[in-house]
Amino acid sequence: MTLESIKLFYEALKNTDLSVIERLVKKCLDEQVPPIDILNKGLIQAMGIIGQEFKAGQIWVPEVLLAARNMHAGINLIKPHLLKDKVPSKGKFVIGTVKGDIHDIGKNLVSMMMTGAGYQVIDLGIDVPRESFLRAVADEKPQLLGLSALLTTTMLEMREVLISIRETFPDPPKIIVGGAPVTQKFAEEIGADGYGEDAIAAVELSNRLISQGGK
Ligand code: B12
Repeated sequence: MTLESIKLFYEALKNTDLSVIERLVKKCLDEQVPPIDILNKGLIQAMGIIGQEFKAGQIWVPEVLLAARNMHAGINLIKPHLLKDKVPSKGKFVIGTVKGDIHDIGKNLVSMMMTGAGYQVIDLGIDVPRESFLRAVADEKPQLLGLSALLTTTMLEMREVLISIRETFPDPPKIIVGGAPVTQKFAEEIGADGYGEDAIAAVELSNRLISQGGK
């Protein structure tokens, strides 16, 4: 995918007309651009530019919300292509965005790629309180638990969830963490079982943890 097309994705994410992003994604699919490239080299890169503009104060929350809406529409179109190949279940994966955090695009992508990789995904949604993670682990008995956070404030909640889970369950699931402000170093500091920088890394990490014996 060329720089020119990233610009097209960027412009489509900012457009109030939803059909612009839909037409662009369909055109890429028709031209046999691999769906994973449309996602990583188109949509995610374009959202990265929007993030930088937001940080610099050049755009405001309503424009970011618009981009998020358009991004969701684009992802929905490539989803069936990424999930085409059915694979046998590898285990259960519970995921949620931690309390106080409503960013869900990244979490949804992780859910989607994990589903595609053969995990049974239980998505608890956004702004998930600690008690809900505890209940889901008790009810579903997953092999893996994923925590997502996009704010430097909410990422601290990951440590609290992790402690509660490990204090409550003698045989806890492996806990993996991710989200823009989360790093390998932070994951190690809070004692997570792993960190994934993107949805593909989340799958690779999960496969590795499961092959090492799951929980
Ligand atoms: C879209 C967006 C929003 C949208 C969210 C819409 C939605 N439905 O998600 C809206 C407008 C609602 C929003 C609100 C806010 N936002 Co905002 N937002 C963004 C933005 C521009 C993009 C995030 C995104 O979707 N990225 C694309 C996805 C694909 O990437 P990702 O989420 O990082 O996910 C990938 C990886 O991190 C990883 N991953 C994610 N989760 C997990 C989990 C696991 C287990 C694993 C292994 C991997 C993994 O895989 C994903 C796929 O590759 C970012 C900028 C940025 N650079 O991140 C700011 C950003 C996160 N927001 C920010 C802020 C400040 C806010 C607000 C406080 C603004 C305000 N004043 O109200 C509110 C907070 C709301 C809240 N309580 O949560 C700041 C955070 C700064 C900080 N230091 O904490 C950022 C960084 C912008 C900035 N540069 O200032 N935001």
